Amino acid sequence: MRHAWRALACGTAAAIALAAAAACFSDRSATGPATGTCRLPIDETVPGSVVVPISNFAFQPAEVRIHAGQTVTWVNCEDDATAHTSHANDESWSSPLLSPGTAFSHTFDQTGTFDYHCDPHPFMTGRVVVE
Ligand SMILES: [Cu+2]
Repeated sequence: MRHAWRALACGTAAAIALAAAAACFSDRSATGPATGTCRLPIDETVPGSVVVPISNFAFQPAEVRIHAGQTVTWVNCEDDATAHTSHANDESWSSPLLSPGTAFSHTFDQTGTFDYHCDPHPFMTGRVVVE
């Protein structure tokens, strides 16, 4: 099956609300991962979610602030074969191994501060603050 992909060409320095970043997703003809760009698998992305790209062995940004009811989508943006996970320290969510170009989403219904890490690389840590 051929998936639809969109190039995430806006950089990875900040969490990007999909709606606000719509103008950045202009390369709709691209297929599959490409070196140096992050391709967001739209099949796996919840509309309106906050995107946390994973690149250079880091969640970028490491902390996002959202409101209860919002969804965070992690996307592996590595340009090699490095796989990552998003795994809550309190076990409230755990992604499968995400190969580059794949995504995982989790909806936060409760307020609070949620710390998480990457299983293969425990030094990779992040935080979701739900207000
Ligand atoms: Cu990792």
